[in-house]
Amino acid sequence: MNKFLSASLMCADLTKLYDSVKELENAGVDYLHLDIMDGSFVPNITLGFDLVNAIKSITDIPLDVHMMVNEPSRFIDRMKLDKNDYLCVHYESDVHVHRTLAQIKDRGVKAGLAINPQTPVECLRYLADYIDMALIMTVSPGFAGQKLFVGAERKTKDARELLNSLDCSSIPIEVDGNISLENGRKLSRCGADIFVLGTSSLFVKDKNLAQAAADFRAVL
Ligand code: S6P
Ligand code: MG
Repeated sequence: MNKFLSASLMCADLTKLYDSVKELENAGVDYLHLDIMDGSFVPNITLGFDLVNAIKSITDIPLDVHMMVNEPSRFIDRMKLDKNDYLCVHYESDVHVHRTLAQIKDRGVKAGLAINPQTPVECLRYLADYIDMALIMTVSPGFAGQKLFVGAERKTKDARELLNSLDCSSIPIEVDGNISLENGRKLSRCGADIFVLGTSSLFVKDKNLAQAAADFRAVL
């Protein structure tokens, strides 16, 4: 499978988001990752639905929306997404996540299922037929700038093996949290396909976004 870069906009300079999006277009990133947090499922509040819609209106880069909110089904209709975008909800945030995934797909949007570090990959087994992407959190969600969780490589490998064994090798695995060049290289070898890039590799001092994205691609 090809490898894809997803730029985490919460790590961009929020005072000039338009310019950053245009720079990311030039850098050739594959997705824009938008983190939505509710201050309850995770102890932070970041981007919201209006911002997602605003970003959608200024770029053709597909969006990769990561909802870290309780009962995400309440909000699926608030975003104007299309068939090229991912809308990702957490397994732990929704008692009826199967129904929510169906709700996302009914809207013609690609459905992603995110799992926290302590959640076993086994939860993908009976939901694999309903998802277009599995998002393995490689840190506990809520903040940028954290350290990779120790089991991240093993878990990515386990998830890849499980999906392959279910005849779902075409479902991409996304990894999110502390994706540095070194961690990206390792996780790519474990079977990760989409890399969320934040402060660890893309939005770094002394490097423009195009150079940082190129440096990351070179290690995959
Ligand atoms: C964190 C969020 C992530 C971060 C990204 C930051 O809960 O889901 O998408 O924005 O992980 O990257 P980094 O390199 O600062 O960890
Ligand atoms: Mg995220």
